[in-house]
Amino acid sequence: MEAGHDTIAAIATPLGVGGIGVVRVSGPDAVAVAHRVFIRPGGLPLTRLQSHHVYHGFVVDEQGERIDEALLCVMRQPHSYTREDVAEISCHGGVMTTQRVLETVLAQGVRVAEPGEFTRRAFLNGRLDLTQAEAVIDLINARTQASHRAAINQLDGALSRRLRAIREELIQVSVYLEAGIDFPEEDLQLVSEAVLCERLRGVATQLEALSASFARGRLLRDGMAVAVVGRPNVGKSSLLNALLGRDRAIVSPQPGTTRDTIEEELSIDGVLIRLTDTAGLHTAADLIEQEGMRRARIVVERAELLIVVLDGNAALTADDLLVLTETAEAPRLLVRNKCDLPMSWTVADLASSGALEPVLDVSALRQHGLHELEQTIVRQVLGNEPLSQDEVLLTRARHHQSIISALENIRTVRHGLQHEMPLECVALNVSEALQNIADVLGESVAGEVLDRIFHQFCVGK
Ligand SMILES: Nc1nc2c(ncn2[C@@H]2O[C@H](COP(=O)(O)OP(=O)(O)OP(=O)(O)O)[C@@H](O)[C@H]2O)c(=O)[nH]1
Ligand SMILES: [Mg+2]
Repeated sequence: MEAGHDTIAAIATPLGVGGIGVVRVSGPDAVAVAHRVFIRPGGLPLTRLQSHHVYHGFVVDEQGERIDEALLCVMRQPHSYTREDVAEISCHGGVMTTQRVLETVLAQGVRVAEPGEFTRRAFLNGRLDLTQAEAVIDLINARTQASHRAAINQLDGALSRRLRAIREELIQVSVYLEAGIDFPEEDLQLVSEAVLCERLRGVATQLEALSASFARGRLLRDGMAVAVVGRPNVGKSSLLNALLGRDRAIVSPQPGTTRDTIEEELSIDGVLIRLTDTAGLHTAADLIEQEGMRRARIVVERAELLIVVLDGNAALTADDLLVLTETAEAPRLLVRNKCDLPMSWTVADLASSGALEPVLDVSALRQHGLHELEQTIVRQVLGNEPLSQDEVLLTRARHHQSIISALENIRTVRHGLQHEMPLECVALNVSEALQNIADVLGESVAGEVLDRIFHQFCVGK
């Protein structure tokens, strides 16, 4: 697979009002284009552009009209992001200026870059492997400390290094198997099947650990969907507001205040939580409330964690019990709200509804017990292990699927060796497992797969 031979350009900074905007050009003509569109302050053309030097001057169009005062930096291949010649023009920000600078560049026979095309070229030119290119997307999209850290680790090649080490082990196994296939009569017992099985067990253990990290990695990357549910008036909206630290949802003493679902994001200890407040669930609902409840149930269905809110100051009602039974199978936390007031029921009273979990006492109004609740939510994402600096996590379904396939192939190999299957068959599964790992790294993956991945990027990256 080859990178494009044409020269591409795009605005690399967000479109909008800002101090500076960067127009990035990459490809064989990048330097020549820079020479043509950029002049020195005195009006003379630049004679010799040194790589990795910053020049001050003006962007001019074909008629010689000054478009903007700007800085130019040329990075000659292979010492650039794409490993091609790159020119970056830092002009004034704002939609009009950056757009005009881009048009000036495009007028020199340069093509507009597709989303992610710069990174795609970096990948195709071998500067990044696919896991690292994907990490660039995650880094750009990271909104919390945890997802940012996971992306930085992956960009640094932590996942690639782990996979390459596993692959090295598999190649060793493959070498022994091939030797057994090539010289069967010579009884060349290089290593016993038991030793090979043992090696494969080591490989499987490492792959299993990676596969298991996906649950955590995915939640760190995408955040966890948490829904607040309960009967009307228990304080769901108050709890959402308290967790957000601002008055987002309407709160009132009147039951049935919240009709629609309200989704907000917050970060707890660097972990992204997508929190949704829902309409109170109850039996005697009017038409609007019924629609609200229908929406609430969709949110409940999709949530990865439910916060079931009960009013500690009022006796448990049939509606409370309904909510408890409806959510019994889902991952949930039970919260007894209004703990600033006298409590009307004890945890033992919940037993009749089958709810045996611990109950967290909070007061959304007085902000009591919120820290405890937040810590319990984060524990659902991270388990009891805090996030470590250099943890290797699988964060994408694409990686996870390939790792699962690799594991299946390795199980087949071990089974084959234990049951003295022909070595040719066994070797086939080893090469398939090697291919699964190569897929994650993006070696010889199909063009459509790349298209799908790189189109998640923004233009200019
Ligand atoms: N004393 C006390 N009152 C609270 C607390 N939390 C909420 N309330 C009050 O309970 C009433 C209902 O609160 P909301 O947050 O609107 O309840 P909700 O569950 O969202 O109600 P719906 O939207 O109708 O389903 C309001 O009058 C709140 O001020 C609390 O911790 N202590
Ligand atoms: Mg409400």
